[in-house]
Amino acid sequence: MHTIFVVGTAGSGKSLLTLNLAEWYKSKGAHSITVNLDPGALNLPYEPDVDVREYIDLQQVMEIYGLGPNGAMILSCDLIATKLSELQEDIDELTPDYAIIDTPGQMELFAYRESGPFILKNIRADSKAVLFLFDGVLVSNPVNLVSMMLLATSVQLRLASPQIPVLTKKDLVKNVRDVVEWSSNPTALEAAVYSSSPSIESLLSRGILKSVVRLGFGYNLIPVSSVTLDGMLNLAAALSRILRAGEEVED
Ligand SMILES: Nc1nc2c(ncn2[C@@H]2O[C@H](COP(=O)(O)OP(=O)(O)OP(=O)(O)O)[C@@H](O)[C@H]2O)c(=O)[nH]1
Ligand SMILES: [Mg+2]
Repeated sequence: MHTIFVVGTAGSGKSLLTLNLAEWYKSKGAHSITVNLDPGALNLPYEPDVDVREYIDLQQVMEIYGLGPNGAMILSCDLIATKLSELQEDIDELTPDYAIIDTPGQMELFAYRESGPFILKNIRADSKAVLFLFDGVLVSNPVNLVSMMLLATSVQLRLASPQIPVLTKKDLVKNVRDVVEWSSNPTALEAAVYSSSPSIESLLSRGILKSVVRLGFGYNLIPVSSVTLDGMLNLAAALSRILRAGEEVED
């Protein structure tokens, strides 16, 4: 079984991409399932095959622990790790080729607390990949792209897993070519940042940008639309490379 974790900031397109990936693999004749790991999910665009909400009830967590919605959300995310064996059993019972795992809307709860890295490490699978979603609507601005690259870098360090950077909502982004070029070419990105905000903002970004470049993290964004499905083929190809390489390592 291959597992694909879909991670990204709130509203970046995780749930819709989870559905699309599962459908994509099904259309290729593979057995794929969707796993919802978001205890606070209200309206999912898919009917999850495995659902953390069966084990963690946000409303109950609020009542039992006397917490408000934010505190209860944090605790619920930490509780996911305690339900890992149940979730694993649910997944294994379905014997999928691919399990697409949709993670909590507030990414920091998954990526920055202990539970996220713990789950990623302890879910049993032949190979694992992480998709980090760059919200296309946000990162069409070069300054936002820089801060999202920093976030992606920090999540990559935290989760310590091969990560594929995805540019979501391709259908809504007018300057897709520019964004892709910026993401892979530090000189082009620097130039775009300077010309878009020559004020103090750009001075700050200039320093941050230089450090990102110095750290040597390059992002070749894969643009995908969950509405037109444009880019799914490229994404599946990138996933297949990572998942196959992962299998060889595990063997
Ligand atoms: N046009 C367009 N809209 C999209 C695309 N992907 C997602 N959306 C829309 O963006 C919104 C958020 O998408 P979701 O898939 O729910 O995003 P999410 O990251 O799961 O959101 P949270 O779980 O709330 O953090 C929804 O209104 C989607 O319909 C896309 O490729 N194109
Ligand atoms: Mg979601």
